[in-house]
Amino acid sequence: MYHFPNHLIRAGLLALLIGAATPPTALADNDGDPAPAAAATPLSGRYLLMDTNGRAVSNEDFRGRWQLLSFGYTFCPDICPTTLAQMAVVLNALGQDAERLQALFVTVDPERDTASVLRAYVAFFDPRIGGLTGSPALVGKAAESFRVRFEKVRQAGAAPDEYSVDHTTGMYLLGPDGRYLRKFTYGTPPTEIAAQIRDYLKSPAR
Ligand SMILES: [Cu+2]
Repeated sequence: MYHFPNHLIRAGLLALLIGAATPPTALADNDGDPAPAAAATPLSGRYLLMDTNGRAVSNEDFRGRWQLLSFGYTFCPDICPTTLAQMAVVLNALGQDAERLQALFVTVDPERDTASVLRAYVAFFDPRIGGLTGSPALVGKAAESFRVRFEKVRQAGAAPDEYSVDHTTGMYLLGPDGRYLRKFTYGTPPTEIAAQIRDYLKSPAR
């Protein structure tokens, strides 16, 4: 039972252990700590990114038009193709009103989704959908302001550029002032999304 050579060392170790386990000042400091900043951050919908022609674009650059955004990456096996196909259905369902809406796809994988890869990808679904990219830092900031989370997932032994990216799904609607209005969760029927957007378009200018 007693592995300590003498009582003095044993008492010293105990004091260290107890001291480390119960730092009274640290506990006091933790009292009243606010909730983690991430949880309290409001969804602002702010972004500063680049279109596929290399022009800087922010959420305030579509004054007078609504924006419908989703986040993802072109290598995405299922979620993003489904989302973009549904975006195209939304645009078609809006008919003429689609001119008052800018559909956008923001890549969370700017390393692999170059401007030309992104341009071809979004155009495949609908030429009216714009692609947005940027430096990893700016993409990270944009995702943060939409509370979008993403994370690279690499299988053991895979090449450095062989990975998938887990990411938050859904579509985000911004108003003609560039402010966030609402989110449509993944799986919302596109006809339903189009109907909701049409209601916004009909409502008096905000
Ligand atoms: Cu995806």
